[in-house]
Amino acid sequence: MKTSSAPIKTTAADPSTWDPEERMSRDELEALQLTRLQHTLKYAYERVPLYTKKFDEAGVRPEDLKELADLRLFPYTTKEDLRQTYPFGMFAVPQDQVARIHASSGTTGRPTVVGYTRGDLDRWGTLVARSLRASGVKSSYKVHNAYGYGLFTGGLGAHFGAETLGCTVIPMSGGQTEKQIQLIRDFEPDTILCTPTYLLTIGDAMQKAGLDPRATSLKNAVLGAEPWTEEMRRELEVMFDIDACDIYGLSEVMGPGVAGECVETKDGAHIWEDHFRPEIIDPFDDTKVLGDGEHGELVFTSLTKEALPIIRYRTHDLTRLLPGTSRPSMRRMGRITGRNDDMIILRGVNLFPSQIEEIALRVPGLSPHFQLEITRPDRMDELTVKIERREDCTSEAAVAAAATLKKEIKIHIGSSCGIQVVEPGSLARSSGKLRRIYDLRKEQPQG
Ligand code: DLL
Repeated sequence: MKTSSAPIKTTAADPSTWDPEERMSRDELEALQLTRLQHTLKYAYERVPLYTKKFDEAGVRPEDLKELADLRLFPYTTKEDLRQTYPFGMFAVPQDQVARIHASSGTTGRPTVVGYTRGDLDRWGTLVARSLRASGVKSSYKVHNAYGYGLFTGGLGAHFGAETLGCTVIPMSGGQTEKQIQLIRDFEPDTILCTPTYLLTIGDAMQKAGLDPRATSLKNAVLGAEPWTEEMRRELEVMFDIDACDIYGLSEVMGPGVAGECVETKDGAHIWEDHFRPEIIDPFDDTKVLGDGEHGELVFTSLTKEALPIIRYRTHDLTRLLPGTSRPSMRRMGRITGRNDDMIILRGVNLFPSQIEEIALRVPGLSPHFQLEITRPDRMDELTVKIERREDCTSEAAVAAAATLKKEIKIHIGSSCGIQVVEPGSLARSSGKLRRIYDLRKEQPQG
């Protein structure tokens, strides 16, 4: 059986094809970061009224940054800042220099709007191309892009990155799963780009139609836009007989391609530190910047962005910084456990959907299709894990699997929860970012 640590179909990129910055020493990289950071702080302070105000209120000036560690003197930027200045208040260039606009879906409140100059788009294309190349995509490959096109940065961001790398791009977008399957069969792509849960949806639909996902032309997948685990990587690699690598990003900082995983090590995404300076802070006490290896909230400062420079953006993503491996000078990010706004606090215990995914996928008979329902029947919060049994797991075996899952969750997370094993195919499927949490204390479930 394949394991997640060994490359299967694709091989490590040839270092002679790397960008020069990927070959820099750490000292050279930090010198570049310092120059770029000093420029960005001055640029943002002079051009974006919100930054002028924030820096003045905090009593700091761009010249106060003498070394990289001085970044901690500067104020944070939050999603709320982008909402307050909706739509274009944080843009640092006049509109005629803005080549593209994207926006977040804005499920709560106003969407956050981001802009790109022509130069920003070129750098974005280069970084997505770098991420894809690191993940084993070759310029000769056909790339099936199933990230959603439109205001979401996934579709167009991945598209231009794959074109920049020199690939043949199939701009399929998300959804229409049957058509996805048909195009994968007819066009025979080498690579698929989508969210991990959507790849699972596609694989599932293939199996239901009597097709073997392992028999497709696909060699690899570059997956992101939502948290996923090593267990899910293994599931997808075995299901499709592919290499699956991670790609990370967020619209406020650029879009996909802020960090990308190398196929030769599959040990977390390398942050492209020539363009972004990462920090980890204590999410509960933002005066504390944590050291490498410590878990906390990821914060980014852009180093080269023109239309929307962003200073110390609080991502709400929880992870840690690790030393570089296959790109020694660029630090890696650990897998994202979750977002602190996706954290379930169940009778005092913190819990993320990714922890359930990790545990559930180790229980034979249970599938990766699950959702978490939170209710409050008796003034006490209760969590129910609704999870599909696998096709080859009998109803009797499912009862034992449920008991195992309940016990493992209690041991590893410390929470007691209800388990409901449901029929294969009965839970909502993803066509992009999957919603895992259904908080029935506040709302009725959707989908
Ligand atoms: O999801 C950009 C993207 C598109 C990344 C395609 C990768 C591939 P947003 O819609 O702004 O942008 O959502 C950003 O998604 O703060 C994380 O919480 C989550 N996220 C993105 N990539 C990963 C990943 C895009 N690889 C938010 N692992 C981020 C875990 C991820 N979470």
